[in-house]
Amino acid sequence: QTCILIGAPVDSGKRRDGCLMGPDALRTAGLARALGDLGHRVEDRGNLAPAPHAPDGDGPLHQPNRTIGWTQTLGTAAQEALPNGLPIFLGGDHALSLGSVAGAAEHAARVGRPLFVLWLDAHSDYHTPETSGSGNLHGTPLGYVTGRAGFDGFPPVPNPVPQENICIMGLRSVDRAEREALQTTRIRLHDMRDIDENGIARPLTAFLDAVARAGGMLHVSLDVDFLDPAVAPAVGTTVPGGATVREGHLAMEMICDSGLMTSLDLVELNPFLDERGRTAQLLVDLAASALGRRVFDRPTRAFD
Ligand code: DIR
Ligand code: MN
Ligand code: MN
Ligand code: MN
Repeated sequence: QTCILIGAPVDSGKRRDGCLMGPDALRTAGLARALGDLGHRVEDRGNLAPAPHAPDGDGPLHQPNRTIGWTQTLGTAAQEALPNGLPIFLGGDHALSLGSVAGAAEHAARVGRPLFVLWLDAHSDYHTPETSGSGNLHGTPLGYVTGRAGFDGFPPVPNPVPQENICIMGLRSVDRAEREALQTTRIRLHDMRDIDENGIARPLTAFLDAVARAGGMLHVSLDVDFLDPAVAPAVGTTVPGGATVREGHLAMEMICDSGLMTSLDLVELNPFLDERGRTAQLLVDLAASALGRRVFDRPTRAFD
């Protein structure tokens, strides 16, 4: 298929800078070549810029206006890319997903299919600007795309993603406000204890089956901190006890086998914190697994 690389050097979602270098680190690590070697057509649309926005002052929220500009740009970019291929958003911090997921939801509504979201992250990113203790908007994309209140000034979300269409895996850092809000939702929540006890294959199979049964589109959002910091150090918000390299690859391989993924975010890579590009390389290898790289073929498993 056609992979459309969309550089999204978003750095407004939190205070520690460096994610703006993420798209170029992923390119340098050979993303286009890895996907091309798998037989895909690769189109690199270069790096985008935020839509014109009001200047940001010093408030409790960090750079809300710049994030609003990015949300507009990326929502449009997602809607333009999806009819032509599989967009891969090269982050940039996780605030980019306010736009990429909202745009995917618009596209899905237009073509009459439900959108599902797989969120691979140590954090649940379900805050609103009002509940966020840090004021960092990279902690809010799932709050935004599910239609929570409190996003004044942001583009409206005419097609919020239904809670039951969202699955979060890798959780191990959830603020109290988020925890209380999440426990009353129908979002599928898999913390690291769950993955320790059941592995990643079982809950992921259940979710992919649900996507297939509904004829859904699947947006996958991969936060670097889903992975253990020992193998993926290049992220500002490391949390010990994350997924292993193999758990990451297994998830990607299963996603590939399902044939369901229609868009992908690679987010929170901060190359300034990397060790000789090893985190960027791991992300490229995971993306390759999601798009067909494998050691041996497996008998196909039907997801329907
Ligand atoms: C953290 C967000 N829960 C906050 N941290 C994230 O600031 O609200 N890191 N999302 O990826
Ligand atoms: Mn910043
Ligand atoms: Mn995140
Ligand atoms: Mn995170």
